[in-house]
Amino acid sequence: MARRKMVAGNWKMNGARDANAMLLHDIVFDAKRYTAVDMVVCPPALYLESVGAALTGSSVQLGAQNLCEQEKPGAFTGEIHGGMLKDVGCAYVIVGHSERRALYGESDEVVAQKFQTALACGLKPILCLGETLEERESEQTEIVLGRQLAAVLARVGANGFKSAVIAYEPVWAIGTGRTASAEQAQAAHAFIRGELANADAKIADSTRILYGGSVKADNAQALFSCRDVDGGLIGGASLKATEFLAICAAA
Ligand code: G2H
Repeated sequence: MARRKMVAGNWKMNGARDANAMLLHDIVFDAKRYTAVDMVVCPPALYLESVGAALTGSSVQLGAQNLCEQEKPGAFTGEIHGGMLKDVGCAYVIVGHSERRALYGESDEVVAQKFQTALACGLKPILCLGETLEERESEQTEIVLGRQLAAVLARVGANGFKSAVIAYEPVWAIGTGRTASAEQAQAAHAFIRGELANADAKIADSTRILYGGSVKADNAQALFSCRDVDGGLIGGASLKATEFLAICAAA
């Protein structure tokens, strides 16, 4: 099945009102040229509403970087419910980014709960999976990816992936300037798709698997041309319009 390419910008904890406006001006202006690509921007939660307003009338979609795992809103100080993300116009939400797993202690089980809550709120989860350098060097990559995916499958089943996107992000390639080779990326993506196919072959075939980890304009084409790589989740390079747009052009 031909899967539509997707390029999502994960701004992480970066941005300011003026800088966002300038960045979005350039992205929105050029977005009409990339009709074959689903473009998404994921700003910090505080800017979701203003970024959503700046995207009005454009094909660029809005995503959040995180959500609370709780099914219902209530007394959870500092948290943001998925329904609120939906309310301000988000279509997507990133879950299980390695920075959330490593710095904020999100377990596979919490990530799975977040995925389930996202679906319940009508959001499309972008589920991040990835191994550390130590895990890769000790040949644990497939065990780790399989475990992370299995936790979500156990909670939502294969049907939970009908609207979801997966992002393979090797932790050793994140923000380090070190990118997985096209061969390494393809092997991991094929493994993930195979694991999903064990649950449902049709859903596995239609699920987009993005690559993330130091993607830039000059390495995007090689990565995106791999059979099982359906686009990218872009961090640092999504903060520069020319770079982000060049990556969209490569998709
Ligand atoms: C991986 C990626 C975006 P970067 O975290 O999710 O960031 O492209 O800066 O490595």
